[in-house]
Amino acid sequence: MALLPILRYPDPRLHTRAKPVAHVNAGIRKLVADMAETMYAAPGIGLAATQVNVHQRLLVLDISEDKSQLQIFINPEILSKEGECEGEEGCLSVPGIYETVKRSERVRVRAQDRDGHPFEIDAAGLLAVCLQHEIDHLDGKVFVEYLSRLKQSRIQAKLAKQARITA
Ligand code: GNR
Ligand code: NI
Repeated sequence: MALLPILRYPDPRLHTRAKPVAHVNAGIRKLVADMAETMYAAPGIGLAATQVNVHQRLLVLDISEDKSQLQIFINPEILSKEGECEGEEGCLSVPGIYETVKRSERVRVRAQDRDGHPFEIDAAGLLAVCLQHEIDHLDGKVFVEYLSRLKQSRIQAKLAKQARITA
């Protein structure tokens, strides 16, 4: 297993639209294992391949309290959405920034598991929010893009300053 470097906003590579995974093979399973390790180490509750500069449609997440429930979504698709909710979000690609985002309250998602078998789930609450956040990454979208231009430029300035301090 290996820890993968996470791209930081405003890295333009975060705006890449990921391509479908054609075959769930050993290479994909190795990537899933490395992404899970990277997510747990960060620590975060989700990670999309886009964030580790791999532009293929897969994500991992674990919203359990004791970090024992890894969920893997390969080629995830939102089939339907219901309701609206607002909650504070953070992102491993936008460290230290937490902002309120409006999302659908419930989503039905179809994906493939680590064996390539299709499955569907109805997600609500944090799982629904996290899935929308991660699928956005696969479409090249970072949560700060839902905020006002002013907030986005303040966030960019803050992250640029952090990058100078840590350099
Ligand atoms: O760790 C994360 N926490 C989080 C909190 C609220 C809404 C979404 C998230 S996802 C984030 C990890 C991450 O950046 N995934 O892309
Ligand atoms: Ni994120």
